Amino acid sequence: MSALTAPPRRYLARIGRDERVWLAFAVVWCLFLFAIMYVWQFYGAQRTPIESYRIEPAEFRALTQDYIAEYRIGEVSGVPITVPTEDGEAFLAARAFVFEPVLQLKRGESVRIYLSSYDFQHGMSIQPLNLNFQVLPGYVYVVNLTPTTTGEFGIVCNEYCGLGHHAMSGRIIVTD
Ligand SMILES: [Cu+2]
Repeated sequence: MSALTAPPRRYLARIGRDERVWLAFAVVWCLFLFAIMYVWQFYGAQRTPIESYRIEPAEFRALTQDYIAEYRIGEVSGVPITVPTEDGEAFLAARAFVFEPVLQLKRGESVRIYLSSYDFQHGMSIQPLNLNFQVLPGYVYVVNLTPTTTGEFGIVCNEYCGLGHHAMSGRIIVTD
């Protein structure tokens, strides 16, 4: 048969045994991965936040600015550095094209981070740990975090958000 000839029209013909076996294997594998998502949710070492609330971006901005004003301890490259509140809470906002504030956390102390965006969808990727969270305007995610190692961790935006996306970064500092 030449390459220019149409293939035979037998779309409804019975498929071969090998193909049936592979199809069955693929379906079983899909179901297994689907089921394991729930297992990871409860037993995995990395759990994505499942606690979230609706919030107007303007309201989140106001709450974050209030938090920054009260818990600011310094500044780096024009971005305020803050510590968590007495109740172990902190705000982290993404906006085009920076994360604010820089959070200074203590090793071993749990913190509830309220994460949201002032403007567009962003992604929060903590490096080099590769922990990834979606950041959506209109929703606040509660990220429960307990730092286990000291040092400086970079945050990069991994959701394309505009012309400055490639330079969008932030920082988390963990001290003893
Ligand atoms: Cu981005």
